[in-house]
Amino acid sequence: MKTSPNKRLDPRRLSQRIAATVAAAPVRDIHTHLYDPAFGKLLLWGIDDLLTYHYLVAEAFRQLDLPYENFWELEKSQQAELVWRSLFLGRAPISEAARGVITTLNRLGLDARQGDLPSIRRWFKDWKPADYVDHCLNLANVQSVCMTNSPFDADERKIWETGFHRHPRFESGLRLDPLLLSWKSSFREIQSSGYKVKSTLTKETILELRRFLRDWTTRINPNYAMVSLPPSFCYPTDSITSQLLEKVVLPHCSEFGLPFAMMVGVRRAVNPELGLAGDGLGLSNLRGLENLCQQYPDQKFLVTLLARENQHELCVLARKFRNLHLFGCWWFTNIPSIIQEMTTMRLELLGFSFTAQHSDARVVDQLIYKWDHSREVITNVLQQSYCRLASSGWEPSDDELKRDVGLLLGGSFGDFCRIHPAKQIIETRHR
Ligand code: HDL
Ligand code: ZN
Repeated sequence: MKTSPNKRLDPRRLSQRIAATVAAAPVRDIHTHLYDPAFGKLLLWGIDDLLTYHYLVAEAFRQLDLPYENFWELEKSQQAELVWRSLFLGRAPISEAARGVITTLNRLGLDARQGDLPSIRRWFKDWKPADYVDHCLNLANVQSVCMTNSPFDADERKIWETGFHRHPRFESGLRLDPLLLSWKSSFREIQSSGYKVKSTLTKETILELRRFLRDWTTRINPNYAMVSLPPSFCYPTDSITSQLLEKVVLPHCSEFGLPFAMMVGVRRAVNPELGLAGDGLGLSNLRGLENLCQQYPDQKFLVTLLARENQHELCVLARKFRNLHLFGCWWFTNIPSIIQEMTTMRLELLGFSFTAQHSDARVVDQLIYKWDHSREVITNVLQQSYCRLASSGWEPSDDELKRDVGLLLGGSFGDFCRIHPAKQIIETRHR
């Protein structure tokens, strides 16, 4: 076969095309803690919510010598003031979460260096939440976000049960941590919502739990069911978690064609005084994940791990099981140095069959910085990878770049979660 002359590769031009493609690619953000504006106060936005983000609170406490409880007794604006002074005025806001506030303010057109908090607050006062949500989604070039929805959150439950007109760019995720990890208390909550469940997994309890999950799946039409798990997670075991997975949750996911998302490695309340900021991480044993992928070949598993040291083994596991889809650089791995390492490794081992990032945003303005910062790193990694590929003799066209980048930013997720006929019925009901 006549080999085509290897036309002179222009790495700079290719890199520019890649940067432009990543910047222009709309994102499907598959895991956040944001809320549809219909949830009112549950939706966090604006400078005081940005500054009291638990990542920043943890960092600010390293400079503050006041007792934890004194901080928590303050008004949110006073807490924000303390964070601002400790991390933004006392030193350069160099950490990822602090730099994120700077990126966000500047992209909103506010000069973070000049603006004192009161003048920044005045700027936010003019916005209506629903308009501001769309403004942030558009600035961040985020097509849609997936919420984290818990039937065990009383405030959220009330709004679902009343019913509301859904914002088209807010998808849902059915969060099951209390069911799977705190059965002793959650079975009573489920009981008080009208389901005849007992503390032991009798046949009737299992049927009633299936009805509970069916009702919530029909109500919120989730992309997936999800749980966060400790590093000690094992499967199968004789634990209640393992039995609930086997007898209730996975059969439910199979009935509705729901992927099951597992976020593994979190050690909750390592320092309880820090509240949401008090969680830590641990090294996970991946045999439990491996057993699940093996024993449930038709079940789709979405997985992200919290420990950097687990990432390579997880990539290899994904090579063994096509029903395992990796997503995001979760939480403590969501920093440029580790995103670079993880994304490079995933591309090298998995091609485009993974989801490069999710924002985990809790404050809607964060979408702007979390995606700007991630696009920066993903662009870097793709420039390296495509230039290497091009020098081997394969240079991508603009359309091919657009196709591939789309896969990393939500496209592969969509392909992986292709709708199951049972779920199709709910989809049409929600239109
Ligand atoms: O369990 C989770 O979904 C985590 O993302 C926690 O919510 C954590 O507090 C967080 O916000 N990480 O980014
Ligand atoms: Zn999360």
